[in-house]
Amino acid sequence: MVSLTFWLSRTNRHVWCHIIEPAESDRIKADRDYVVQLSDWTDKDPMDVFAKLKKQSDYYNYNQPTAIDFFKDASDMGLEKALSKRRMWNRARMSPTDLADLSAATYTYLMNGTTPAGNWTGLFKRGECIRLRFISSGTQTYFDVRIPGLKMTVVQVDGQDVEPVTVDEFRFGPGETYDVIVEPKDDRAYTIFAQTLGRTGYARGTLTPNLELKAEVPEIDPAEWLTMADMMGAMMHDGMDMQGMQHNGHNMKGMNRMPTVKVNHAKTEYGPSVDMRVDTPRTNLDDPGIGLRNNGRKVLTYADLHTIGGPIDQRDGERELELHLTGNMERYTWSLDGLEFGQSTPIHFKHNERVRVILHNDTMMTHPMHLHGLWSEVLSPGGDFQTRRHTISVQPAQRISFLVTADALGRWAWHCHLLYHMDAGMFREVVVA
Ligand SMILES: [Cu+2]
Repeated sequence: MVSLTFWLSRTNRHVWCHIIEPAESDRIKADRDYVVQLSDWTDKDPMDVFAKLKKQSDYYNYNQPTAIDFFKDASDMGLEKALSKRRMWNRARMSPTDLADLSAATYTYLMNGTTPAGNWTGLFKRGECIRLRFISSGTQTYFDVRIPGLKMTVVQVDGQDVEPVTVDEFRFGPGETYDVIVEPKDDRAYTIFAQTLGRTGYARGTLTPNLELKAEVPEIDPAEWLTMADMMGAMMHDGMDMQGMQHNGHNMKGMNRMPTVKVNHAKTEYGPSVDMRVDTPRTNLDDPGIGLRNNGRKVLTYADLHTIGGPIDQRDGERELELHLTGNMERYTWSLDGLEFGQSTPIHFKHNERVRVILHNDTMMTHPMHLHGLWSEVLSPGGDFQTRRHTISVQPAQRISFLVTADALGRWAWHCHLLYHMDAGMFREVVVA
């Protein structure tokens, strides 16, 4: 039993909740416990939505840069640079606002099945310790979650206890779950605000001591253009010209730790299914991602997550498996190593072998990769155990390593949890035998 002191020494903050060392039961005893499930809803037929995405991948992208943006750039950075920036995007046949392929034009975002206007509400008494179990269960949406006025202490991720880390905000994608503790000290209402990564809409609810009270709902943050940090300079792209983007001074976090990894692209990556390849990936885990950098709030990153108890298997990888997340935005094809599911053959793991897996993102979108049946133990860039996950979000141009012990026999799915990416082919079968 206990170890409140242990926790205090680790977190260096006052913890009101009772922390126990569980035999089987929960480590955290909260006064209240709410599930907060986030989702996206459309009345349209999903296959019609998919057909439109196939026809024109930016059909639903309402944040396309306008002539006004261009003139603003021209006055901010000079005409030549603005032209060059515009030219780069045109030549790349990509849109800098391709943050999410579906938006509020298609979806209504729900909290526990309730629209923002419906305002899902959880009650509390001042001073209570409340556990919020956030589940990201949209089909195609990343949510950025915060509760203005309250700090959130993340205590569990994908059902695995982590060393508590206190933040203002976290991002999560379909399949990921984050449990946080909040301790409201005042008799006032708080808004649980979950804006989408694409910044077109939000899910929202209220924590309140009293049903009469509501809190202000924040404005949605402005959408940010993808930057160098999301693409990393030397990536291979036919005709891509990064001048004009190189000195914009924004969002360069992670640039100063350019890894010197040797990147091999599979032969199958050189085909019509792939429109971009990253040769200088970033391996750091401390980037909160597009739209969350330098926003004045403490935003959780994977570097902050440390699963309590360490890895389930002390072995290092006996062999290495490298898999690239690939796509062609224009054609709306999504694949692994340039092969859509229909063209691929299963990946084989020997029963009980320990494999070091590398996921390398050659696209400009974040993909929540879910390996069924087996745990993925994420490693820091230095190779130390970081956190145990079932779903791993891999950011644009990011390369993440993790260890897998193939301890469950059978056929398993491994796929991007964005529904339309999965359906388009970002899916592999894994066979453990
Ligand atoms: Cu994806």
